[in-house]
Amino acid sequence: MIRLTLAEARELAESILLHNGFNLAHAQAVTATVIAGERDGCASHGLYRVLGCVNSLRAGKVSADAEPQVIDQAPSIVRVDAAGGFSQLAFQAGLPSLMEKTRANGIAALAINHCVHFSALWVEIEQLTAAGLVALACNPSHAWVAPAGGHQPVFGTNPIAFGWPRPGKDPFVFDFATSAIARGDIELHRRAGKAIPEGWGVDGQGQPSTDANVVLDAGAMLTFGGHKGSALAAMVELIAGPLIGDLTSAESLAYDAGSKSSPYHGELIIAFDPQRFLGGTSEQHLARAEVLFESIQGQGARLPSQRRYQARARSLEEGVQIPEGLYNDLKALLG
Ligand code: NDP
Ligand code: PYC
Repeated sequence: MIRLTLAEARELAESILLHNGFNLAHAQAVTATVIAGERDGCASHGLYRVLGCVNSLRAGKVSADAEPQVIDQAPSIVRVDAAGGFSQLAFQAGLPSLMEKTRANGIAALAINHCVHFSALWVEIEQLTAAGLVALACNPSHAWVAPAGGHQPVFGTNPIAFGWPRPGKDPFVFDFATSAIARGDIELHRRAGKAIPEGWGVDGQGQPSTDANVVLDAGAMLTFGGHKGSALAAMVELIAGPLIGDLTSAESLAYDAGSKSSPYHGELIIAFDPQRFLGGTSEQHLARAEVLFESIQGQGARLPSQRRYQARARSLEEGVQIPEGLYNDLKALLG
């Protein structure tokens, strides 16, 4: 393993992105996301993703300098056309209007269109909880996941993330793929030459497989929780696809045309303002939420994101460690 300070990791990511042709705005926005992932112990969405960013650019599947266009769609809806750039820039562009509309109406949505997407969603959710808002986000990806009862890929890994602000504490955030595991994790198993656990995927005939190559290249990933994850994955396809006028995971994969680039589609983010829902009683009701969290942790169970917050504290002190093979692959992109 190679140890890097967070500053070294940031410098490595940003210099690779700039060297390969991304403009400063793209390089900085993408770097912020991958460093947050690496810092929080989310290796599948950390520095590893820089390889995919450069591959997507070389394949002509992401714009290196797109400028997102913000459109005031309706009193409670802001739309951002990412124009083929990364989702991070579109999110940044739409965030002020999403917050303003949420505070004015109690609930509002940000619909991002035409973005290239590879990030963990908690990075965005935490920006909304930091402003005291409750938030929900989801997006399709590429069609890699079979529906429960079938074995042909239809769904993306379709993450759903939710955040709840906690005054004076880290927010309650969960963020998971509706597949049994993010595809990035299976890719990391393949890079490390490791078998994957049963339940993550099947081969081309629908038989269980623990071979990452088979699941990634010839078979299909599985949803979490059988028919329940399958229905949630379908919901994500619908509300972050046709509802916002953007591509499904199958359409994103068709657009990819075998280039193995990051998915190209939309993203839906919904925010709620507790102050607007509750008025003067908000403090009292937010305190009741704390009772819920205490009754989870009080019996030894952990809250989602707790591992991540611990990893964050550790990384801020000690920096991060990445596999030597990944470090070499990243350095090679500097030419
Ligand atoms: P995991 O299964 O690793 O974790 C999912 C969530 O469950 C996390 O919030 C995690 O918190 C929490 N969790 C895990 N174990 C426990 C436990 N024992 N008790 C309580 N909570 C727990 O994530 P996935 O592999 O499903 O997804 C990983 C990331 O990949 C996500 O950030 C997602 O946004 C991203 N992704 C992005 C996609 C895209 O299209 N852009 C597609 C698919 C995934 P903690 O982190 O603290 O462990
Ligand atoms: O890990 O499933 C995944 C993923 C897809 C797009 C970005 N991450």
